[in-house]
Amino acid sequence: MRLKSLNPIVLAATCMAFVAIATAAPADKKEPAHARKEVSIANLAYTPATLKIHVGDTVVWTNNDDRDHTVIAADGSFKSPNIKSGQTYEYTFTKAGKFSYGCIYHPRMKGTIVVE
Ligand SMILES: [Cu+2]
Repeated sequence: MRLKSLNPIVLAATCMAFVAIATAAPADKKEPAHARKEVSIANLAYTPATLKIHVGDTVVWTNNDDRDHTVIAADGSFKSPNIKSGQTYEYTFTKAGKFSYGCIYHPRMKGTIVVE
């Protein structure tokens, strides 16, 4: 009778032990978390015009302007479709380097992503 009444406690303790093991496992990180960095497109400009990131980071361009724009790398490594006002485009950089880009509609718009 006494053992039977203890069973739920033993069960609960066992469950908690498993939860503790499960939550402890991801603590030993193997890779650093990759960041998401923002570039705003407004007033016919990318802000910041030059952005430094790390390999594996994702850049999210948001068109906060009142007209369409694009984000196209000079070396062709990334190429957005038409980005309408309010829309975003994102690209994950997997290689180090200096990537200049621009807008196909507005040749004066220039930006650079420096991947370290
Ligand atoms: Cu543009």
